[in-house]
Amino acid sequence: MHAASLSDGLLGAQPIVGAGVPLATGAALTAEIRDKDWVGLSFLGDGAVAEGQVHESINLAATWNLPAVYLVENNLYSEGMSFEKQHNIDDLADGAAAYGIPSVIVDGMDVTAVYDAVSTARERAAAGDGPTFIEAKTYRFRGHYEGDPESYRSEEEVNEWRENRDPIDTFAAQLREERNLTGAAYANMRSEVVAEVEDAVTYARNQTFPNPECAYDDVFVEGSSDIDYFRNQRRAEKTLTEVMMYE
Ligand SMILES: Cc1ncc(C[n+]2csc(CCOP(=O)(O)OP(=O)(O)O)c2C)c(N)n1
Ligand SMILES: [Mg+2]
Repeated sequence: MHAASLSDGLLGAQPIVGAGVPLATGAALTAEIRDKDWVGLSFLGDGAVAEGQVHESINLAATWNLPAVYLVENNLYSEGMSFEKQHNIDDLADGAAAYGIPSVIVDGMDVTAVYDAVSTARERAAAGDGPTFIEAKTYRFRGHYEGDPESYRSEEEVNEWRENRDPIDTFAAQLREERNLTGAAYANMRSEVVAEVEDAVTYARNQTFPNPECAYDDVFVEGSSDIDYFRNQRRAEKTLTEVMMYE
């Protein structure tokens, strides 16, 4: 959830629903100010689109014609609330009209369709033609969190999507038909991916827990004397309990 990698252009995933959207607008503004060929791209859920900061951010990017792409993963549920209990429209893409920017509806279960839609939007943004709003119609196979009882939907509904609309199965079938992907090559690819994920999990499990006094590391920009003072005070306190009491 909190993955970030500035060197890969990943500014960070946000625990606050919708909070990644202003970051994308900010990144797009940075691209504009620095005259770079960068595009700010934000992934947000159907549960985020009705939030104030999402509206403000998209409106600003539209008004300033910034190079941004907003991709809504409409998976029909926001935590445990169904789409129709939250929205009065069928297609979230219709909302783009309010900002005066183009929108695209794409099958979010079709890997190449999503790739094409994002590529077109990226090119538009980089060419100086402003933001695009993409609605990817998709589905959440698992609960919102581990242990989610999922009382808000039926098992049949989940199985129907899993069996007929799995994007990996669909893409594999497409590769078999169009690119002669063999069963053995596919099995090989899958085991490579599983091994990579298992290695990553083992690596993570083998790490030691960080010291409590590191709690403020990488939270603020380095080099500001006020922030250094604030952080060093907490480091001097040594224990997490004292850090928390101080707050
Ligand atoms: C501002 C804010 N309100 C409420 C929450 C609690 N919350 C976490 S995820 C979520 C639902 C988000 O829905 P969606 O974006 O559709 O994500 P999905 O459930 O499909 O993963 C809510 C309400 C939060 N993290 N931030
Ligand atoms: Mg959702």
